Amino acid sequence: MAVGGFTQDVEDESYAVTIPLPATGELSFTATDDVELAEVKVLVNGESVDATEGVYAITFNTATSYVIEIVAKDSAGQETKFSFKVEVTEDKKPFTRNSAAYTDDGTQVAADVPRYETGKFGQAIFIEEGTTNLLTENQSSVEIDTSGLSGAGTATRTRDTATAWHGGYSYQAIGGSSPFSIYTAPQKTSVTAGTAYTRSVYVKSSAPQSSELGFMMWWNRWNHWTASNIRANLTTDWQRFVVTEIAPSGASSAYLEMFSNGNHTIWWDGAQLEAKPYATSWTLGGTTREAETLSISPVSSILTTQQGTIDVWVDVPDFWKSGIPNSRRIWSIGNATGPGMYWLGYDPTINKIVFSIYDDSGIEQTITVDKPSAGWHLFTARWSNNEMSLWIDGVKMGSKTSPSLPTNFADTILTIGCRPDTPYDNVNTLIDDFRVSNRARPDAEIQALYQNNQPAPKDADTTLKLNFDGNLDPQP
Ligand SMILES: [Ca+2]
Ligand SMILES: [Ca+2]
Repeated sequence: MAVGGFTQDVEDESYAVTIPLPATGELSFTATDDVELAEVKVLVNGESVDATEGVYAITFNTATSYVIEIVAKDSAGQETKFSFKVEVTEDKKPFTRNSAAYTDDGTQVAADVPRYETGKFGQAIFIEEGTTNLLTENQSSVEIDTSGLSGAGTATRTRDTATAWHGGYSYQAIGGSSPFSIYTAPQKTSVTAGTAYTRSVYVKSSAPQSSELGFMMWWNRWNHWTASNIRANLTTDWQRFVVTEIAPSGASSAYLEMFSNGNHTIWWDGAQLEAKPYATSWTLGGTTREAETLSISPVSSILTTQQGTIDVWVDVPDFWKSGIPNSRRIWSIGNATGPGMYWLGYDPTINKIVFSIYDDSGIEQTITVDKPSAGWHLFTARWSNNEMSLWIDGVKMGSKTSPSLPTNFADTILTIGCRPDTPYDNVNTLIDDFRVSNRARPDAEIQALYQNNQPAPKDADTTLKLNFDGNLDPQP
């Protein structure tokens, strides 16, 4: 039997395999030379399996045990039966994303390849939710022709083959003496009234300018464009302009428009319209970027419920604000409230950073502290029977004495930047220098770690250290 690289001559036994799921195994077998087989049946958990040319395809969808029975009858009618068990464990990839994505300079990375950007120390990993770019492919990157784009005012508009933020082309408008624009009006985008939309575009100018009309969103209700009039300070470098608005009552379509003052040339590329109250990274128009997950498995190899410390740097983003959907999990063991869940993250319903441990009865013990300013901060969560505490930048922000620590963790994996189940609660920001220790580190070490302003050292108590400097390899 061969499955996921596992090949075994089976007898009446039990086998354990660790494979990505779902997986299909092939079962084939040979009778001894002097036996002529008249009939063979294969059953998996009591269900008969069809064969093609004597090869039985067995599908493993979930991590469970599969009882496989083989019933063979020879030409004399003599029946032979035997069975064996396959215990399937899922071999989870540490990082997943079921689509391509783009880094912040417009470079595409393939599915399941993490994005690394400039971090606190070297590079950091970006863990983001999915999105759909509602613009057309060409409006978003101008790689095909000029369709879907035009503008208001006098300007010469062409596809520039020499300048691009993404791919090889951008849309260029060379202005005259009066203000002019680039817009997506030729192919307006359908919208739903009452839904928040965020528009974004990378633009650069032939010279710095403050464009008074700025980056607008026009709804199909012409009398309603309040809050759309956003001044844009353009520079000679590609800059991303981002504005969020709720589609007004009666709106059913919209277009984006970037204005320039006269006597300038401007370039447009990397445009996006997404139905979210904040911007996420760009993806090609007409496509969906799937959510990202990062998980460490098994958590039992690096941590116990009884004592531990996790240090991690997070680039706290502007969009972590009251009222945004979903919590934002810096790390998590378990996905929902219940016995054995540990998690650290941002809760937008109270606008606080939260560190919670759920005891064996599912009772929550939570420290909530003020969210620090946007930018890089060191978050340290520490627990033991004496105390659980949350530190930000080497300062103890909150603690609880004698917490009731659970016997077991709620999950077998520890996730970073997201929930462990269906991709969810993504932080949508950069995470760097993730260190897990199997003891409650003393105060002085936590303070020194921040004050030294260096990557966390790996020592005898470090059970996992991820630098995210271009790969997911643990620091040796
Ligand atoms: Ca790093
Ligand atoms: Ca382009």
